[in-house]
Amino acid sequence: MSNLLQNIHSPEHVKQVPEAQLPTLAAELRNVILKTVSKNGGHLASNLGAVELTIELLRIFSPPADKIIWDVGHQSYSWKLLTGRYELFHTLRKLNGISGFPKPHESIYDASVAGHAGTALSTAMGFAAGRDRKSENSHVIAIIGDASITNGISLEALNNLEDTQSKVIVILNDNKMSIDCNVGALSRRFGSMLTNAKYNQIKAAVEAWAHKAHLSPLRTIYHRIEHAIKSIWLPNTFFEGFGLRYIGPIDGHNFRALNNALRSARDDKRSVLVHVITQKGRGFEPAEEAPSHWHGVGPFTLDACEPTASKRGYSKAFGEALTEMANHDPSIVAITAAMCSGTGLESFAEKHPTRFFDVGICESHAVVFAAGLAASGFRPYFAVYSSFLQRAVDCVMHDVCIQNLPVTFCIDRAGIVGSDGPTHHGVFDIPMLRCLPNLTLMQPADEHELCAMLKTARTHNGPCAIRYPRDPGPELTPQFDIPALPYGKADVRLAPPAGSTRIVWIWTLGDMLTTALDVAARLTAAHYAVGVVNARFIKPIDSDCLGQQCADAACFVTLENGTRIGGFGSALVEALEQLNSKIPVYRFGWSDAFQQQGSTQELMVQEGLTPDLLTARLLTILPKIKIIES
Ligand SMILES: Cc1ncc(C[n+]2csc(CCOP(=O)(O)OP(=O)(O)O)c2C)c(N)n1
Repeated sequence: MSNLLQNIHSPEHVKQVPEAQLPTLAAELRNVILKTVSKNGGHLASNLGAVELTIELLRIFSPPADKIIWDVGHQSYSWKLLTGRYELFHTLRKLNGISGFPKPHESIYDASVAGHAGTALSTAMGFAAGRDRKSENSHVIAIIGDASITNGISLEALNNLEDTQSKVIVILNDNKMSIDCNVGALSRRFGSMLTNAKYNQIKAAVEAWAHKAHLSPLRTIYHRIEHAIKSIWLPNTFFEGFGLRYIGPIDGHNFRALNNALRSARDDKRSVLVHVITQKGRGFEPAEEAPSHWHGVGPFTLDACEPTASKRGYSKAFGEALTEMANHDPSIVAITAAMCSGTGLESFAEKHPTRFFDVGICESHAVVFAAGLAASGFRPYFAVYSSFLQRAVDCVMHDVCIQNLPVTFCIDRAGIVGSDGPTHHGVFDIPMLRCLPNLTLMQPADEHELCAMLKTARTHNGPCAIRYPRDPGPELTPQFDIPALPYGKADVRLAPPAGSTRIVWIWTLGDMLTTALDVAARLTAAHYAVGVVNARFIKPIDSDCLGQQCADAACFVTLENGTRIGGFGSALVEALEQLNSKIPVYRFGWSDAFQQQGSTQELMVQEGLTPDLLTARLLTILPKIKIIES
């Protein structure tokens, strides 16, 4: 079998591949993507759909001079393979390996960092405005999905596009899917562009005529005719209203059609939107049939085509517990910003369809929408990944906290998330939220505590946030009859031996509790008097408990799966300051850097957050404060 890929190291090499061999190149790309994702996990369905489009982009445009900007960037595997990263592709998403998202530090061909949806248009417009002010001639192309283009930032960019007067090319990669089915009026509008049978019939007839008449799609007369057809059959073509010439719909798996459309977009003086229709999961039957399931996957066996069984995890426990609460409480509503399956809300959506809202990839809107629902007497639970809630922090402050509304933020993927890397680690939510007045912030140490916290949020009359990690907890089946927690009270999980003085008090929470207990056992073996507190509440922190411990404490140690700056440890320092305590505090969490990709365990080792490394670090600190119990 020919191996075209191994001889391709740059866009120039892609341009040299004969047209007749393009299908072979596409097959090779799909093969490598499939094999690698089956081993390393990753985004599969979107990548399989974008293969032909990527090849044609590289045949028509010349990065790095031309800027190609991928929205989200989860569909850029072919791009990576064709721009010099074939040899290293087996390291995809591994520690120190190739990132699963575009990264300018990784390659000169990656124009911009991506990972969060909706940024490509604005980035492209910035590049285009810069290009024009430097009087350069390059092209700027944004590739954006039919779900990501509905994001607020994308719509703000569209609104501004005509005014910036700088040409950009927008490729709308329309596969009719977000992670789950796409939602919203825009997505339906795209659908109607595709199903306008009259338009498509006449357009096809014009194309056939033009072909016979040897009229190139680059010729002005062709565009005039095309435009005339559109203005009759699509009088309000949506994108034309934003100053974008609309080309499409184009079959995104047909090289010739893509080539024509992209050349036409390149050679036009105006901004252009090319509407490309692709199939998510293309070429891999299980993913073609169940694209949501195969959007992002862990490693799987190629023979059985079954993802390796995933553990239950907090998301599932959350979804089950909230569904159960809603069974008895008609005021409970659930909101997701396009992450229904990821956040575990599928069962809720099925059981309570009129109380379930998927608002699309629109986190800010989701928060303000929740505020409105809360103000009208409902109890909204907004399930959202930590890193995506970052988008909406202002709305949490302005629309929820100022009004002290009982919205509950169920913050999934809080803490380090592993192979998705720095754009997706959820390590900033504690500092971002802790400073907001009226907000209660909690973290459960297991699934039972998560249930209890969901109930605590229901009984509390104000905004609450509950953060929980991606990695599974102890895998307890949720206990639906568990009562709400006593508000603001910590839980002493390990009491030091009776009569101890000079106690090392470890305050921790959530997924770090197991580590803290392990460290405590090791320190106890080294003859320290150690106590462990499961804080449960980051805000309000249990100052009563802390105050009582001050009497016999030698020091406090804090341990959290979040950034150290401004995090839970900082909250404890502030509480001690209020208590006029001078007792030393040693804080452990993620350092002031963007943590890279890798397994949670690998990253914990790098940061010194495993039980053995933490104990070793503490054993170098503790003797200096002379607290060894004899
Ligand atoms: C701000 C933000 N919210 C949520 C996500 C999670 N997410 C990743 S891809 C995706 C769906 C994107 O759909 P679309 O743009 O149509 O691209 P496709 O995956 O279908 O190729 C979502 C919701 C994200 N990356 N960023």
